Amino acid sequence: MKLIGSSTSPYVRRIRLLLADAGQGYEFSDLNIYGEDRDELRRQNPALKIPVLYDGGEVIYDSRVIFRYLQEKLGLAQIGWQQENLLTIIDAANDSMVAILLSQRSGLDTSEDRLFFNLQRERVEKTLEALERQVDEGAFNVWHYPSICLYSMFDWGLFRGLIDAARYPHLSAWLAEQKVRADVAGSDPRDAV
Ligand SMILES: N[C@@H](CCC(=O)N[C@@H](CS)C(=O)NCC(=O)O)C(=O)O
Repeated sequence: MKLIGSSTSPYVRRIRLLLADAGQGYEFSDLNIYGEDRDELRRQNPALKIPVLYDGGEVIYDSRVIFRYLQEKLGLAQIGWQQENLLTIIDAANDSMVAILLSQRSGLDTSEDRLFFNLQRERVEKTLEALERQVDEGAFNVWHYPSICLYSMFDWGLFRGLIDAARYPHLSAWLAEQKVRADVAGSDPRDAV
């Protein structure tokens, strides 16, 4: 198996953590998708996004589809509808934070009172509040795929300075508990920059 991605991407990290948890070896292609490896990304995925997974003759785009593929291929545990909803909430938070970061990198002031920025900020706030409650209620007590995705998203938001940890005490405490996992420590985006 070969995973095309980058060391800082939270969507790639979730697949790296899933593969590690499943004990599945793979080759990692670490691209700078906004820089010198842009042409390689163009060759890999017309959607111009990572992760992309290669397995034999199969090429799979999108972390959620890659998860479904690996679930089937490696016989990983199924997740229920409520857990699918958690993934949707986590993805929504992550997508909005990526939009905010790319806006900032485009020289825009994302704290301005603009419809697009307001919608992203509100979505990040509401999704993180919902996840804070879910952590408190025990939805992430097991290290399953939703937990892997939550860890990758929340830690990335902190790394990029997009989340105020003090506002989310349960999430922050949960993150600290998971930090000791070897695979988590070995995929820290801070080590890549
Ligand atoms: N829904 C996609 C989202 C992937 C995604 O947004 N990846 C980012 C890297 S963190 C990306 O490739 N961004 C490129 C861009 O937005 O131009 C997934 O789950 O794989």
